[in-house]
Parts: sequence; structure tokens; C-alpha cells
Amino acid sequence: STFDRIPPTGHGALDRWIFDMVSLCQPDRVYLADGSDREFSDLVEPLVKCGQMMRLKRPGSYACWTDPRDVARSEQSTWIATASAEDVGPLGQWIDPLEIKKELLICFNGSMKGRTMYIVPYCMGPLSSSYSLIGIELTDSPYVVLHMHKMTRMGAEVLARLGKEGPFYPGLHSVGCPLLKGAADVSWPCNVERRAIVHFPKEKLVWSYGSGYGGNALLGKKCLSLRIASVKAKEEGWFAEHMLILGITNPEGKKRYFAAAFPSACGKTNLAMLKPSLPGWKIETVGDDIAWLHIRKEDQTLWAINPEAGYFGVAPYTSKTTNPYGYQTISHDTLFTNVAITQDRDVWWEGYTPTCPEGVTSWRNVPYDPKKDEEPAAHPNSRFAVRATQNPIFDPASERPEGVPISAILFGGRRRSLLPLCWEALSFEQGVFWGATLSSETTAAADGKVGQVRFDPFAMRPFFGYHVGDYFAHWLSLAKVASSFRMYRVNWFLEDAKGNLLWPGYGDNIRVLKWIFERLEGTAQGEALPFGIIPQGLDVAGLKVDLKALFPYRKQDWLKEMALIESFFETIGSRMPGRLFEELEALRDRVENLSY
Ligand code: SAT
Ligand code: MN
Repeated sequence: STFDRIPPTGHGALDRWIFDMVSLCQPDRVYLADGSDREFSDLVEPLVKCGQMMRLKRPGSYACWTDPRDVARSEQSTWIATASAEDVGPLGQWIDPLEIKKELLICFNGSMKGRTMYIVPYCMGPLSSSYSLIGIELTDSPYVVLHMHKMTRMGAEVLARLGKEGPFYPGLHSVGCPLLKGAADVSWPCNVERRAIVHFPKEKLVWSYGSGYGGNALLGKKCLSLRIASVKAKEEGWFAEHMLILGITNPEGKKRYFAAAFPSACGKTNLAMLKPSLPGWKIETVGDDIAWLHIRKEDQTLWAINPEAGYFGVAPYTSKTTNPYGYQTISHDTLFTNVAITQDRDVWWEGYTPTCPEGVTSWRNVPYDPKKDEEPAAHPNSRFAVRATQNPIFDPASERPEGVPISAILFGGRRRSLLPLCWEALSFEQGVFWGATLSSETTAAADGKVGQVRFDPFAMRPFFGYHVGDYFAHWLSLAKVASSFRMYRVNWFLEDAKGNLLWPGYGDNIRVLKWIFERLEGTAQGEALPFGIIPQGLDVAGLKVDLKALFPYRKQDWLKEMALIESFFETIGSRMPGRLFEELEALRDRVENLSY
């Protein structure tokens, strides 16, 4: 029977859990992933043969296409299951743990029939780091296993580190689509009607059913490294954040590290891999999506590790000109999802080249005509997955067990008006206020309408594992180390009346990073406005930009924005820290008192 063929892991509790999940899901086979290159090709070959994946012209690279209903994270199907709804708060979806377990047990029962269950041991963070966490994902999706190869450290070395009784974070994933005997598989098995991504913070457990897509299915990423980790971080005094980490070196050779929070699909990957348009400056990438921040006891400074080992980046508008290092990174050994395909089996997406080549096949697998088709050729949330070490500016410090010291934290969203290109918070508490009031127009990274402004505090709205009010209080507790970093807001997305972007972005964002760097050095000037300090002498040499429009300030607009912030804070209820209301009042006073 299948049970006789469950590969032992040598870890008692893990073996027992696997046995239970095999009994529940009833796969035909169970396979323990070792993370080797050989395993990667053994998994990909049959998928290419049966047409679920396509081998591309670029070496070691493959593409696949999802069910058109399973193309993004589904926030409507994501839950936090705690005994009391009060512990989840207004931004997450609460569900009763017992009720949902009953319901999902019925779903998982026999859900892997006809398929293989893959056991994927993975480590979030460097294997040698005491901050890293080991997860075990059980999945019936080979697509997931291939992506875990790119996105995490996984396989035999992780099991070895886990040992016989080390702690691990269990995650069960099924596409929810059992294969009947002799039946042919569909090209993207999933079960959208019953999709559910459920987190059990008390047990530190994740159950994900029905979706095969990215953040819903790669359980190490949003589920473990943000939602579950945020709960653990709160308990233990650290921070699990939706932030990129970059190293920035000035022309004199001094290096600093910045962390930056932006909502999904707002350019984190591009910023983390930025090629400076200013001579002498250098950027290196530590991470493009997630940062775990710890306080170093000896000197009360803030340090960060990137728990991931790869990038799951948005493909559209990644090009030789917008993101040259990204372009190089994905030139080989890359997995693509929902991109368009050229006649010679290469990838294409909007913005990849200025014009669409002849004979492109769209992500929906139909011939694409850029003149007639209203939809884009590649899905707006189409993705590449690639190992971070392929990045020509990969920072080797990413492998340091202690991480890197952070000297600035940036918050950014997509706002076409009102919010200036950049400003420095007047204090640590005001910096937390600017993180708490981060707002952005929605993108294609999640199901739902695109372009709606919503508050997305710390870019964590979809990823909180506990009450947002408690989360703000946890951030305020960082005050004791606040002398080691400063906080900034940025907005690359201001538009003029015609809807044209006012700021070139991409490589020119170095100009803002340079100002921040020099603020930290004490050499850059700023002008205090009610909301913070804006640059004086921002280096825009060689750019044609309207600085006045990039730093708008109108009292009436700000009063309106503050009314929105106030009602947002009120929705958070009694767990909302009073300190942030005080910041709001202080800001209102300053705005009221400024005459223009
Ligand atoms: O959640 S995903 O990793 O699929 C995409 C994102 O939101 O960053
Ligand atoms: Mn993200």
C-alpha cells in the first residue's frame, strides 16, 4: 500500500504528521524532495511531455499557464483562524478554527487520489542563521515543488539541519482536484469554488486548498514568512515584514542598507535591483519581498535577513531598459507563469520590447493581435521565478546568518496625486504613523478591482497574522532602537493632469535614495513641511522633471486626506494605539497653522 512506501524523514513528529496527512489525502505515491538539479529535471520532463509546461528557447527555462480563474492571490479566500475574532482585527478575515477544520477535512479527504504527494522540506533564511525557520510543505502540485526549488533553500540539507526533533512549520497544500483512474489531467488543476488558504496561528499551521497559484500555494512565502511569522515575531520581539532589502554604496565606498515596504506589484523587485542613473553609486540586492527584522542586543541596532532565496517577480514592464539586472537574471533557468510566447518559443509581455513582435501567442493560448485585442498579451500579474544568486548584483551578505544592519526604512504606495515624491518622517513615532497610513491603488497581484485607493498599512494588509492595532503597538515598541535608523515615505507614481507619470522611476529612483543616504550622513538639506522633511537640492541633473509638481502641497487636500486617515484609524477600534491619534492631531495642527 501507499503507506509502506512513505519515505521516512528520520524525524518522529514529522513522520507521524506525514502519515496522518497521507491517510487523509490518499495520494497514490509519496515523494520526498531532495532539492537536487536532477530532481528538478525529473519533475519538469513529464510536465513538458504532457503539455502542462513548455520548454523555452532560453536555457533551463519553462513556461506554464494557469486556469484563467486562478491568476493571483485570492484575499477573499484567505483566513486567519483564531479562537476569538477579536484577535484578527478588521483587516484580516477571521474564521472559527474548528468549523473550518471540519469543512476542510472533507475537502482534503481523498483530494490527492491519483496524484503524488511531495514532501518539501524548506528553510526560510540562510541554513546557518539562528533566525531561520524550517517549514515542511506537503503538496500535490509539481509546479509548487519546482517553484520551491527557485524560491527557497530546500531538500536534503534542510532535513539534515532539522535533525530528529527540531521544530518545523507544517503546511498542507492540495490543488483539490483528484485524478480518477485512467483520466487525463487538465492543464492547470485547481478548485476555485472551494479555494481556501487558512492559517492557524496557535498551531503555526497552514492549510491551503484549491489554488495552485503563487502566494496561495508556495506556503513558505506569504503564509509562513509573513502571516505565521508575524505572530511569532510579535511573541518574540522581532518583525516579519513585506519589505525589500537593498545595499547602497556611495561614490566614496560607504555602504548602507535600506528596507522598503511597498504593496504587491508596486516595483519592489525593480527597486531592489536598481541600476543607478547616477555615476559612482552602486545598489546590491539582499531581498525583493520579505524582511525579517531583529534587534541586536549588544548595541540596540536593527538587522534584517531575507528569508527567501529567489524572486517571484511581476513580469510586465520588466525590460532591458527598466530593469537591466532583472533582465539578465531571468535570461536562463527561470520559470514563467502566464506570459505570452513568441514564434521562436521565447517569452514576451507588455513593456518587454517597445512593440509587440509578430506571431505572439497570448497567455490564454490564442494568437495575439496588438491592434485588435483589448486585453494585454501577458496577464498583468504574470510572473517569473528565479534563484536570487542569478542576479548580477546579488549581495553575498544575503547569506550572513546575522543579516545586514538597516539604516533607513521606506514606505511607498501608488498614489497619482497629493503625496510627494519623498519625505523624511519628523520622528520615529511619525515614521510609524506614515507606515500605518500607507495607502495605494490596488494592482493585479490580488483578485479584485484594480486602481482603487485603499489603506495598506506597512504594505501588510493582506499579510497580517494578528490584529493590526496590536501590530502598530508592536512597531511603536521599536522606539528603544530608533536612533539607529530613519523613516521615509516615497511615491513614484504621481501623474500630471493628462495621466502621464511625473517621475521617471526605475534607475532614476537612485536620486531619492541618494538624498536619503546623504540625510543619514548629515550632508543633505531638507525643508520641513507639516508632514515631514522634503529634499532641498535633490539631484535631478539631466532630468526634465517638474519639481514643483513632484512636491505638491495644498492645505485643503491634506485636510481631506487626514479626514480619510482618521476614519481609517477609527475602523481599527479599541486596539488602535493612542500614540498614532496623537500624531494625527499634531499633523492637523501643523497643517492648520501653515497659511498656504
Ligand atoms: O502573493 S504572491 O507571492 O503570489 C504575489 C504578491 O502578492 O507579491
Ligand atoms: Mn509581495
